[in-house]
Amino acid sequence: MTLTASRLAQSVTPHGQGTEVARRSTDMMDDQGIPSEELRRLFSERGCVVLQGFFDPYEIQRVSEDMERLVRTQLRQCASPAYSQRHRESYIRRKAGDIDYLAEGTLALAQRERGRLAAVYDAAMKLVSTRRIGTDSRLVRMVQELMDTPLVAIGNNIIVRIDLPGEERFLFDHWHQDYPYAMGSRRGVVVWTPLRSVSMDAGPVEVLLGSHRRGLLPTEVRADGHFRAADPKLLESCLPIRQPVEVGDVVLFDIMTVHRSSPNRSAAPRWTLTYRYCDMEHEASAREGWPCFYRQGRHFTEIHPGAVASDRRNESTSERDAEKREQV
Ligand SMILES: O=C(O)CCC(=O)C(=O)O
Repeated sequence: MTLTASRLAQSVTPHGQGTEVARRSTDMMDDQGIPSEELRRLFSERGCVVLQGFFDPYEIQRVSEDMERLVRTQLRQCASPAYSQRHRESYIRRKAGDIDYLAEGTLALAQRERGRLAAVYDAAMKLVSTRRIGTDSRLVRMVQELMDTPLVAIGNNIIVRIDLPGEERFLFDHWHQDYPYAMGSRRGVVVWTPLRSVSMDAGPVEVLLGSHRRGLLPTEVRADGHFRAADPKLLESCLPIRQPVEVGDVVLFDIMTVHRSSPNRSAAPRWTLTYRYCDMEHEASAREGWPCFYRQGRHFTEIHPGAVASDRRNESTSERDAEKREQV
């Protein structure tokens, strides 16, 4: 993939400054995935690196095609015969490449029956093609090397996000670390990769550079159960960056790196895959039995009571409303 200087200069901060978090993956590792010294240094200092052209776009395309099949399968469940017929004819009339079927199908399904898109979301993480990307040998080797362990697990909640244009209610738009959600190991690496290019409008994930170096932060458990990094100094000391990405690029960040979603203001749905890798040799995590929520039902507040800044899950409706107002 050819990269232009303008793409490298596109990462922007709210202050309008340019900062380079993006690197060509071929400059950052060998064919096996063994990271260069530069990648090790950048990752350890910044807690986030964008690796451009990590995957062959063709590999990602195979996942997209499976997602499109899932969407069509659900569309068939809710479409009236007249609608299906019209849809089929419109597919036939257009030439291949004229249309982004995944985008069109996703929007059509959301419009007809939003709940069925939630079913796609749940099914998408179970697909073999989704899992194949997460176990790509070069990716796994890179993660092993960055965590300095051969014993790596993938968190059982692989996330396939489908963010519709203008739909903000499902965004993780509060600053957070992934560790309280994933646990498993306190040493971990997160891989975020898009199924379609993500322009600034489409809302690349926003990351606070260097925030991982502060370790596990005081964490607020919001009334809706989400975790929010409750460190007032965070934004003063860490630079927020958002990097537009193409299919095949990977945003790599530390499990303790603070980040959040940004809104999708483009016309197309944003589809992304997120994998969380755990160092299973990490002593403290092994001692605790690699606690996690999704299989064991062990909650962050039980494992790390000392890191809980506040727990608002049992608050009354009026307190919840007050929390919402505070966070706007
Ligand atoms: O892709 C995004 O919008 C970010 C999601 C996120 O922050 C998360 O899954 O922890």
